Amino acid sequence: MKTRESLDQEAIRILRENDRGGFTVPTAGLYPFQWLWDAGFTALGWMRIDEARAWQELELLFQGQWDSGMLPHIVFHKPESSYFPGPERWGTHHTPPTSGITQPPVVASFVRWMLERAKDQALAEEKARTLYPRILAYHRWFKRERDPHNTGLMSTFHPWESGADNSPAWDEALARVPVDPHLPPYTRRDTSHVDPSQRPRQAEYDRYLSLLEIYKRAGYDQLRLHAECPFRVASLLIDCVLHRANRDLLWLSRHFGFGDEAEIEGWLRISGAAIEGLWDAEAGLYYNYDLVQGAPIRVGTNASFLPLYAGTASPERAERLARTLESWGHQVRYLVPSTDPAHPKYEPQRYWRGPVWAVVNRLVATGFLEYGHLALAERLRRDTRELAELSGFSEYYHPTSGAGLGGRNFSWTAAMWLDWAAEGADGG
Ligand code: 9WN
Repeated sequence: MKTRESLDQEAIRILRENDRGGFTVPTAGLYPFQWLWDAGFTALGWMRIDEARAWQELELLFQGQWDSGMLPHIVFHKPESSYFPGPERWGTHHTPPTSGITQPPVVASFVRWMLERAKDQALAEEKARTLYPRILAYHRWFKRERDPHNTGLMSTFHPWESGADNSPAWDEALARVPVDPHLPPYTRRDTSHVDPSQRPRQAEYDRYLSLLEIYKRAGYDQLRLHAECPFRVASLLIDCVLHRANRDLLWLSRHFGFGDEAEIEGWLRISGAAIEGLWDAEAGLYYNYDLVQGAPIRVGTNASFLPLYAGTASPERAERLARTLESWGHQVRYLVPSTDPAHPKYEPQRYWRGPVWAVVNRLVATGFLEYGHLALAERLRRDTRELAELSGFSEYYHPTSGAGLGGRNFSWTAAMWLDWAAEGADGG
């Protein structure tokens, strides 16, 4: 078991070693570029070490923003051959090169947190004020191009957008994606870095790549994709994170006197009601939604608790969610498994089909804390801390053994240690 001090040093070393000069790679080799939601969590970690560097992380992320306002899920700042698909395969013709899909929009909320906690307030005010219009443009893109019929739920066009790539929640929707008979040949790189039993299966990868060909044929025209993309779901990770991000954008608008409140409040009214429509009273949790079938996706995941983070749930629903999570906690040693451990598709070591993620734990714990479920919020922090003490800063962890899985020396896990999980370690 490692001590708090040695883990603090290790976490700082990881962020510094993964720093590529203003942006941080999630882990060397496996993920050698800048990812959207990783950058957000990692910036929170940098805030504990070097505040100017933390703001720079977000500035470099926004170098990838498209004219439409879309913030892509990967910015390929520098060429690297250890990851597939790289910029050539995406073919988005942006400078710097980027992917053509997005990811959970954590940025507005984290900018608010950074501003509220910054020691250098003058710097934080300046940076947050400069980032604000770019974040607003991003959220307007979501509303305009991912919810053109004003339903309150965003269309998610790729499992990668949800951040929870191969969750069993996407199995049926993904199975409807035909494998492109003309799919250009490719070599996966991920399985040369990580044991294949901890990564998605080949059938999933063929479909991930087939979706890319559909986007390219549509010229990345989002409105066309509503008609042409066979994978269309409402993802709790996107919708709840965006709802909270809009609450925090509203706060930022008031703080700086930008005057965008009415527009943002309008979005919030619609999305709040829509998220609550995903509640399942019998299961005692929220489900993702299949927009093609028009039906809930009845698989409990770690995102099923995120309406607490969004702040849309009633206290009664929060209470019920607490009971559900406690029952999961009787089945595994470490919360929160990414899939309901009683579900037949639960696989404790395969990517998003069972393992625990420190970053999602942080979001779920924030929700429980804000609803007054302090003991459960504290258990999530303690479990995350113990996983790091036992297995270091891995990409994800086995919910029963606590073994570290996936990539090692992982930036957002180290960042979550520095910014959250370490508190209470060694009595500190
Ligand atoms: C595809 C970087 C990213 C995370 C995602 C996680 C994984 C990529 C991959 O790694 O996805 O975006 O190639 O597997 O699923 O949440 O942002 O850490």
